[in-house]
Amino acid sequence: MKIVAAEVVVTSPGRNFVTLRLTTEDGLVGLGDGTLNGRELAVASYLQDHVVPLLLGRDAHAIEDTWQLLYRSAYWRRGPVTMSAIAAVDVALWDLKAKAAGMPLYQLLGGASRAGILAYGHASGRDTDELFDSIRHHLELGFRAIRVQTAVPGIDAVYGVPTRPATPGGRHDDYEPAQRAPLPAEEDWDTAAYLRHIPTVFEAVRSEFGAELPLLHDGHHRMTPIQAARLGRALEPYDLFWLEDCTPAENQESLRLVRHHTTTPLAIGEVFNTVWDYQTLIREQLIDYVRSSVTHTGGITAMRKLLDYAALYQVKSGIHGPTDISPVGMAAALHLDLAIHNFGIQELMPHGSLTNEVFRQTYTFEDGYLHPGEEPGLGVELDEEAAARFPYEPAYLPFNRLKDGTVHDW
Ligand code: EZ4
Ligand code: CO
Repeated sequence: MKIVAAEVVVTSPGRNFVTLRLTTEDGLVGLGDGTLNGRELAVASYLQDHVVPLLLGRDAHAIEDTWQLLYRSAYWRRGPVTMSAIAAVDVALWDLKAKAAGMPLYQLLGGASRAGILAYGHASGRDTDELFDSIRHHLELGFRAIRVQTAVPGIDAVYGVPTRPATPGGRHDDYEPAQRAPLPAEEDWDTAAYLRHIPTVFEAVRSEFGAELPLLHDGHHRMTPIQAARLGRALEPYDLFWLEDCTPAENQESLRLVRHHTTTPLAIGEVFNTVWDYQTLIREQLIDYVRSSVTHTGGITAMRKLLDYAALYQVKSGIHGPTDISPVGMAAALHLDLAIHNFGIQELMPHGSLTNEVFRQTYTFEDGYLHPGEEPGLGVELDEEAAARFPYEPAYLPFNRLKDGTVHDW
C-alpha cells in the first residue's frame, strides 16, 4: 500500500485547520489532523518541508515503523509542533489501514468496549441567569455532563465565557478563544477574585439542578498549587466530575501538593504532547483523567500507549475536544474512546456549519452519547473545493495580564 501523494491542506472555515491528506497507489485517501491553535503554519511547514519527502514511496501499512522513524530520525524530540505533525501522519495511516480493511477504525483498535461515548458540553454565562439558561440549553441538546464556566466580578474577560456570540446571532455559550487578528488579545486576571467567586457558582448550580448532574470545571492553568488545593477543597461539597488544569504542570510534582489536600478529581494535560509529561502524574496517581488530544500527542499510536499506561494506575481518558481539534482529530478520538477500556468522558464542542461544509462528518450524538459511526476508516471526508474557498487567516489565542501588568498564565 505505497503512499504516492501527501498534501498539506490549510483551510479556515471559521477557524484554521491543518490537514494531511495521504493517497495510496490504489487510490485510497487517508486524513490526519495537525491543527495547533495559533501556530498552525509551523505544523504545516514541518509537514510540508520535512515530513512529506519521507512519506512518498513508503508502505502505508507500516504505522509503528513510520511513527518511530518520524520521532527518532528528527533527533530533536517532542514539543507540540513535532508531535502534532507526527499525529497528522499517524492518524492518516490508521485511516488508510482501516479503509483497506473495510472497517471502522475502532474495530482495528480491539472493537467497541461500550455502546456509546459519554460527552460533556460547555455551558457558560456572564451571570447566574445566563449560566442557568446555558445549562438548560445543553440539557435540551441531550448532554448528560456539563462543564461550567462563568464570569468573575471585577474581571473583564474570563476564559470560557464569551463577551459576544461567536457567530452573528449565535449563542453566548458558543465560546471560541482564538481571535482572527494580527496580534493576540490581552485579557485580565485576578486569582483571588476567582477563588472567592467559583464556589458560590457551584453552590447555585447544585441547588438549581440537583445532586446528580455531572459537573466539570476548567481552571485553565491559572492557580498556584496551594491555590488549586484550596479551590479543590472548597468545591468538594458540589461533587465535581473533575477540576481541569488547576495549575500548570511543567513541574509534575506540583500536583502532589494539590492531591494531598483535596478529593476533587483532577484532570490535566491538554497542552502536553507525550507520555513523558505524565510519567510522575500517572505513576504516583496524582491525577484521575488524561486530557491529551490525539492531535497534539503523536496520534492514535502514542495515545493508545499513554492510555494503556494510565490504565495500570486506574487513570481514565478525558480526551480534549475543543473546536480547534478538527473533525478528523475528533473522529480519531471517538474511535479510541469506543475501543479502550479505561474511557472516562469525551469533551464535545460541536463544529460550526462552515467547518462541516469542508469536513463531512459521520459521527452521531444522541441522548448524551457520541458514536463515530460505521464507515470504513475514520468516517470523515475532506471536500477540497470547499476547503480552498476558506484560505488561512492569522488568529491568536489571548493572553492574560494581572492588574499590575505582569503576564499571567492564560
Ligand atoms: O482553551 O483548546 O478544555 N478546553 C480548553 C480549550 C483550550 C483551547 C485552546 O486552543 O481548555 O478550550
Ligand atoms: Co481545558
